[in-house]
Amino acid sequence: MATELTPATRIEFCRKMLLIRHFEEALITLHNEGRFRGHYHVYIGQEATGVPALSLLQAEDYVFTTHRNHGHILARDADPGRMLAEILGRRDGYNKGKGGSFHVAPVELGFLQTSAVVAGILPLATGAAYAAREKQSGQVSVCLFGDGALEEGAVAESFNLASIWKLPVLYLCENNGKYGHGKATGAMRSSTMSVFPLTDLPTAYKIPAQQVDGTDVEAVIDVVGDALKKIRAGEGPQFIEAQTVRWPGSVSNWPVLPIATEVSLAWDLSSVLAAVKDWYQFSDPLLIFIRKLLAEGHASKDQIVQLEKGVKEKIAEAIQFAFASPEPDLQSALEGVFAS
Ligand SMILES: Cc1ncc(C[n+]2csc(CCOP(=O)(O)OP(=O)(O)O)c2C)c(N)n1
Ligand SMILES: [Mg+2]
Repeated sequence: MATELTPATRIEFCRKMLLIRHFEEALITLHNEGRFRGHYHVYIGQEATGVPALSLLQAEDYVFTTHRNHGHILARDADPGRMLAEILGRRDGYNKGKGGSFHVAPVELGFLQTSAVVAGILPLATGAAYAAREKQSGQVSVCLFGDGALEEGAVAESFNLASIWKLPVLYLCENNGKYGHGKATGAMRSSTMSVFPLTDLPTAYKIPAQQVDGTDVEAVIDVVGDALKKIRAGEGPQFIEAQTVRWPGSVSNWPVLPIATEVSLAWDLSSVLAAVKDWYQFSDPLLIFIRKLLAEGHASKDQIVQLEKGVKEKIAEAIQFAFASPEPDLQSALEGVFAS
């Protein structure tokens, strides 16, 4: 049974997806201009998974994320200025500039850890679920990770214990492995996993598993909502495979921007190069959602244009804030490193 979203929720989802898209694109531009160092990954193309999924959490729930963390953290209402300051290694970053892009962890938003070690967060998220269960706090632990993580041994250990102990954990696997275009459900083989479909893996551990089109906001709300309900009812861990088509800018080691997103691409793709046009036409979750809002009469083109304008202003402020933030003092290098 599909959940009916309120008009305000639809607009808020659109705003958050736009915020993530423009944040990530601004980051690519800043990096290309040599304004920050270090490796980073972006969440472009997966916005319709993280935004609706994380909107269903309670404030006190835990979230664990991976090398594509920016979108998840912004989806939980992080301040984009403090996010960027962290990525730049500045003092006003969420972790005083010590985490950088790969380890941004705003604990106040429920992010106990971000780890770019593929699958590194699965045991941590499982452990947090164990703690929540022991404390009977009612908290749920949500673990977001890529399809590549399923290759790692830590996954087997986590699934096994979560299943045996019926822990309140949601394993939300973002499978961005599909190339090409078309609806992102069904036959998605991972190039590095012998298991197919991926849901067979948690199923072997008796963890109920569902697939969802990760570009479909409403479908994500339904499937994640259902899984969270079961977890909160004490039924134990749940697994979801959210399938998306990989953004063409994420095919090499560093993100490459094929075109700067404008909401007008939702109704006019004439400026997009033929080589990447299919993705923006059929697979871009942001444009898919905007087209749906327009087609169903939830918003006008002008409203969407104004929404984007506001988001761009927010990003410009965030950039100013982050670059104005000082670098940490040398004397603070060892602060927060050891437990006291
Ligand atoms: C343990 C470990 N091995 C290798 C890497 C290098 N690495 C970084 S991202 C990545 C791909 C991960 O694939 P997936 O989890 O599907 O995420 P995606 O980048 O596709 O979103 C790899 C192998 C790493 N960070 N950690
Ligand atoms: Mg992947």
